[in-house]
Amino acid sequence: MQVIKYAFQQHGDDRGQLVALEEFKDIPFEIKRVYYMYDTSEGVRRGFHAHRNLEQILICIHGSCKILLDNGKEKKVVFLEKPYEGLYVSNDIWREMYDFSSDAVLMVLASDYYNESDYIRNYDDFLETAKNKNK
Ligand code: T46
Repeated sequence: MQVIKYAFQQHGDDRGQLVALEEFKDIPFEIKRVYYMYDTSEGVRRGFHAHRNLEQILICIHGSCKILLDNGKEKKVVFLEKPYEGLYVSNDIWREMYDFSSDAVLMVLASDYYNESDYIRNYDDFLETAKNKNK
């Protein structure tokens, strides 16, 4: 499985750093939604689903966390700790987020609006979908 991590351009000067993200330029899709999670309790693991169509970029803009990516055949863990790095997570990838530092803010740029029917929340259903896709 190929892990796609973007290193966004940092506009730094003596005042500090600034990162700007534009759809189709820095981000490979139209950004229809932005959400973020913070104040994550110690030991929490979130996610446990895949998406049928949604594409996303995960950016840990403060603190750190780990992301488990699973395509049904292979699993990879990515450590996010830099506010200028973005992890691309395509549809059909099972994801789990964990090991959040107490100050972690994980921001997500999404290619579509929130839609519960786009979620695959059962791991066996996910494996079945992944198997059929790879046929
Ligand atoms: C994903 C990972 C990385 C909304 O009302 N609108 C939204 O846009 C989102 C994302 C969530 N919600 C509600 C639904 C739940 O009641 O917020 C609550 C927590 O959402 P969820 O349990 O789905 O959160 P995670 O951390 O398990 O997963 C989220 C995204 O849902 C998911 O698309 O890929 O982050």
